[in-house]
Amino acid sequence: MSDLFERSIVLATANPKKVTELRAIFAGIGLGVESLADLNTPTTEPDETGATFEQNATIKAVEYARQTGRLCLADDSGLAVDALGGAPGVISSHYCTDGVETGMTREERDAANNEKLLAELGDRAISERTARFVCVMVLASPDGNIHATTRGTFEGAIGPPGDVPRGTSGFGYDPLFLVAPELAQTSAELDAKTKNALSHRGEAARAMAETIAAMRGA
Ligand code: ITT
Repeated sequence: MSDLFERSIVLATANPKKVTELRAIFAGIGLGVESLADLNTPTTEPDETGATFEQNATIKAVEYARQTGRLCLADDSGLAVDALGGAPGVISSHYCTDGVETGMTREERDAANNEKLLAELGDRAISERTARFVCVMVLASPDGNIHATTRGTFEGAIGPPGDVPRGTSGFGYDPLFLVAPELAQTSAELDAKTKNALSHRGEAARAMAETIAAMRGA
């Protein structure tokens, strides 16, 4: 096994909220991780031009591994709403501008994305508002080799206007996302530990940690 696997793994994301969630998940399973911000190597964000979560996670993992010379773990994630044919999907982070990068801050985008999603769903009944978060994680080395790909999902529904937004934890669409099966709390009302235990990111990360442990033991 290459020495790349003996060092800690770099979380290849520019989203600080994802770093917080991933650090907690991996700490709980004994895997050391660093973030891009912990490195002295300057990096530039790659364009996410893929049509699927897997393609975008691969682009990010391979490109950040190339830039840093380290084993990199990328997460591409998003929300898929059944009544909207799976939208916002891979453009979840820039849904408000139809996927176009316009220089808005993360907070501005999150607020505008949520407003657009509620408007698109209008007054549909709760049974017509089912949705899931999806996360695909890819582990890549600087030579472009893909070592592992894992996936996780988190089922729920987008609450109706008036009932949501609710809660202050998490990020992105969390204040709108009612967690299945009860549909009582939004994912922004869960404490960090509970969200990580249930979430798409938690599921993909636990599968990734098992794969990495098996590779290290090999
Ligand atoms: P990186 O590409 O740098 O990792 P990003 O935030 O741009 O950061 P993505 O391209 O994977 O990441 O887009 C993820 C978007 O999907 C995110 O901005 C949210 O809008 C949404 N999303 C993903 N996971 C979520 C979660 O756990 N809670 C709420 N919204 C989430």
